[in-house]
Amino acid sequence: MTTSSERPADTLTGAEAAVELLKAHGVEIIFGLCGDTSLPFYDALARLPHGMRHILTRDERSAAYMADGYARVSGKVGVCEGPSGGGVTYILPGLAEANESSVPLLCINSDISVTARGRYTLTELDQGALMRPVTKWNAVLDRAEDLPRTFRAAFKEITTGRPGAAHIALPFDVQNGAVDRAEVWGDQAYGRCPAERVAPDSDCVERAARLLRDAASPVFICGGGAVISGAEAELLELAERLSAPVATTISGKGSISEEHPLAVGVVGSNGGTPETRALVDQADLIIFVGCRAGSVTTERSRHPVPGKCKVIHLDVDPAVPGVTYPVDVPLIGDAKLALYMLNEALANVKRPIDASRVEAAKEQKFAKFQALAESTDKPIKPERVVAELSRTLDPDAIVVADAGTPCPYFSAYYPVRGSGRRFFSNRAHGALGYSMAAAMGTHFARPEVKSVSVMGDGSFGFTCGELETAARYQLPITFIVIANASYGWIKAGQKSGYGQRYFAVDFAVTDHAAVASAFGVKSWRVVEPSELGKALKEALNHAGPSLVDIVCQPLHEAKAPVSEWIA
Ligand SMILES: Cc1ncc(C[n+]2csc(CCOP(=O)(O)OP(=O)(O)O)c2C)c(N)n1
Repeated sequence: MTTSSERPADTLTGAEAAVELLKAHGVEIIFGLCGDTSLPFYDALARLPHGMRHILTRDERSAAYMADGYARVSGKVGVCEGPSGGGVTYILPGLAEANESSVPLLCINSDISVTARGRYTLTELDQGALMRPVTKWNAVLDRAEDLPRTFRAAFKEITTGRPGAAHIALPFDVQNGAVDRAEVWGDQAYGRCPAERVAPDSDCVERAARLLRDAASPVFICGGGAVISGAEAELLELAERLSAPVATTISGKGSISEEHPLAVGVVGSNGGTPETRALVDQADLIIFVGCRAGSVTTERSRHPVPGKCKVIHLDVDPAVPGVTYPVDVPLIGDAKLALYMLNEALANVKRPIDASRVEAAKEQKFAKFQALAESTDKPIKPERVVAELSRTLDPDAIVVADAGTPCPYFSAYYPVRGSGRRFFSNRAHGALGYSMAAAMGTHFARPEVKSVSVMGDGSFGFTCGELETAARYQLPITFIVIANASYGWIKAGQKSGYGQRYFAVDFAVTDHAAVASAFGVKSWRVVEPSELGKALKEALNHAGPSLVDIVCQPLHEAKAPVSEWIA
């Protein structure tokens, strides 16, 4: 091993250079888990005065999910790290989710030495081949001297065009190799998304403006891209100018305050309702903004009905428009910039705002919800959990929902009050066990606001070891467990589509509050509907980590809207 005293003064070790390059790109925090091949990197983190925080996790999957949650809320590149072998296979799910969800994320795994390759070395794995399909860009370093340009390329790939995940494999001997100090520099601009905004073709903007001017009932459907781009103000201006309803995907929640009269809420098969669907079906022009118009949002290309309305599709990724719908005008570029240009082109249009159809649809939707939310039936209905939390949480709180009950129920019935990222779920893959770690990541991005994770008991089982991390760092996060002793969403599917032949979907009742207490997390277990509000309030006000275990109505016993979502 090279020691600093043996090295020329104008060089750094590869590990030191990696630390300096992260810092040079504005990184503030790294989430990760140690391993043998990471020792030089950890030692550089320990020795150098870099000012970055390292959060030690209990599972590499969580490290990636924390970096993801941090990135979604801060707009900065989330950084996670882990060792070779198992550390690579365990961190991979977080990369797949972040990449598909266009979340800016950098993952570094240490690797066996270049000189040890092909010799049955413990933890040897083709990291390049493994990570290629789940990242936007990846590299395996062979030489220390390539390290600076590799890190710079990674940050640039992550934060330009469609944001995504990048992976770097950092071999042990590369960490100990020599890097020219003069090469170790970076541009902080590439540490945040979007680093460069690209404008759409001005001809297309004119054509789109014409369609918008001529449309009788245009409707926006906004995806995560609108929030990533920070296009909320431009979107609001355009929607108000046209008096056009704004619907969102699950990831697009936060494009507009859902208290705004023109805000429809979430559409699609995981949180949409018949009322919101009707608004989409009545449109004569749909404008997709930063949204892939995929199977969930469009209910497998059925709403809107293809060919029944005109389509403008705005996305930063040229590959997206035209995949699921014929497009009248594609707008390839940054959402904020493109919407700004549309506002300019339509400067002389100012329709009086008529939100009556949206208001009527929302009234109907929430009337049904309210009846269930006020129910005093036991077990507690999930609607009651959503309503109590909506009542209790500050508008700027951040809620992260797992798949299962939480995602569709909160997507549909938890209105975000204000724009920007206040709610999200791992919509790309919906892997259970995401929200606990992702909520921890959001806390590090915005420590001044309350972060809440909502999960089913199935999800809890995937992730509960991370409660120790929450306790160790005393993170003031509230974890909500919607407990029904089953993989409820799937069980509901067996009810609605397979003649109630329930197979391999039930598990035993767990006292999640007791588990949390054992980890040092303050907890409540709620069985009585009347006690829910008080428990939630106490948990949310607790200074450290808290968990509320709520014994809930099993999903297969619920009626609408679950049957609608599962169908
Ligand atoms: C890693 C992973 N495995 C399997 C699934 C398929 N799946 C979707 S929802 C669900 C059930 C979720 O159960 P739970 O977390 O208890 O929530 P509930 O549906 O009961 O509210 C399953 C197994 C998944 N989304 N992720």
